Amino acid sequence: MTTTENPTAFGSGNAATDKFKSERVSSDTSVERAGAIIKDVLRSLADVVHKHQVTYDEYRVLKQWLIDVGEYGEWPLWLDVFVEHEVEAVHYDRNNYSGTKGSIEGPYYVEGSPKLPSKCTMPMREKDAAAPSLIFKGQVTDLDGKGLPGATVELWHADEDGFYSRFAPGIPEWNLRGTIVCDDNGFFEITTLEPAPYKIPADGPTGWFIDSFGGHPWRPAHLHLMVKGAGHRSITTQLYFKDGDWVDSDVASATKPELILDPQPNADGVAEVTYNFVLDPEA
Ligand code: MBD
Ligand code: FE
Repeated sequence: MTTTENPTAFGSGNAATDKFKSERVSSDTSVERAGAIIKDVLRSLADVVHKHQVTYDEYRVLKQWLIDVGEYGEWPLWLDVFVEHEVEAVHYDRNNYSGTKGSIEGPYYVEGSPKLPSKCTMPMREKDAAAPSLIFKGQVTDLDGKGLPGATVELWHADEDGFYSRFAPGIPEWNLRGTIVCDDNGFFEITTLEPAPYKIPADGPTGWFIDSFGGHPWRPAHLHLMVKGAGHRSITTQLYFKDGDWVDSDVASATKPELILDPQPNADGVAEVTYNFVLDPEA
């Protein structure tokens, strides 16, 4: 890896913040509900301050760190690593999903990736093509196992160095990002490469935060997916690799036993795996 090409915490953080700011966000939360939530957040903070007898020096370090997270643009990263998995768990339960398990979206999704046919190869550079290939195939179905014609599988993942296009310099815009349009029976067959584990940037406030309590900064290798089918509820999820590093200790707490792939060499010696996505009907 060349040093000039390596992403910095400041660069990837601010790219993720700019991406997030380009999306419109709103919630119809009532004043009563907001009051109940905010009161509980403040109560939890008060309890921690008293329980640990937090000092003025510690309070000032916290204040400085909060400012730093903003300046590095790392709020999307920090929140998605340390908080999103709890919101995702509540989302799955409170909406009574019974299909494929979800997982967190994370900070690096980009809407509108190029459409690809049901049998396709992900957009990649020569250097990506030199990495070990992965054939990822399956079917998008309803709860009864019936294929959903024209379902879409949006896939995005890191390259063999653990970097995401759009959030690290020097990578083509849509590298390793695509919207696969399934065939008339919901089938897809994608050739891509095996992603590398992802390391939280060490040179920014999220990295310092992890260091401060002796944690590790790693996510296991993963594929990000958003799966959509007409008349069905979309899911956002991730898939991991059996026996991969960090699968049992994801810094983002976003693995689930149902989301672990076990690719096997096919007749040509290429790693291949089948995973079917089951979508719940629209409520
Ligand atoms: C990632 O690749 C990711 O998926 C999450 C959730 C956080 C940081 C980097
Ligand atoms: Fe990721």
